[in-house]
Amino acid sequence: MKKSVVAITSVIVVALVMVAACGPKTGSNVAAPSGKTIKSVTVGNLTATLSNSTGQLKPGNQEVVLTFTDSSGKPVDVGAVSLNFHMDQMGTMAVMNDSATFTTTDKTGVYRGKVDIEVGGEWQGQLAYEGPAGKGKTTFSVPVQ
Ligand SMILES: [Cu+2]
Repeated sequence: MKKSVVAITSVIVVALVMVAACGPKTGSNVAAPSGKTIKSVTVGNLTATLSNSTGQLKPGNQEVVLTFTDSSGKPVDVGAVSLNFHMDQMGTMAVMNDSATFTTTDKTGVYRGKVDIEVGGEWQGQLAYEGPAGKGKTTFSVPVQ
């Protein structure tokens, strides 16, 4: 099955990069994938859950899963997704922005992401989506260790 890239790039530019996410959708009411929750946040009128196998972000290259669900827990296809990990400038340390790259999966509302987080510490996740479910945007703090 061909996967379409649905998100990328930095969110410093507030504009979302819209890439068609027209792959076949099962539409089934699948549960969130197995794994442990790193962070679950409200965004727009949905809940976004960031997870991986350990429930913990670490410095370096890694894979994450991002799942969008509505108030009843049903997965929702949100179209384009962006997630940027941001750390403000600190002393002599420059501002850092590490964006995740997402692809759709064969499960509605479930996106697989790759991200290279430069250092450990407290990061800000800048999350946004735009598409068939409308749009939403939020930021949340998340530790990397
Ligand atoms: Cu820093």
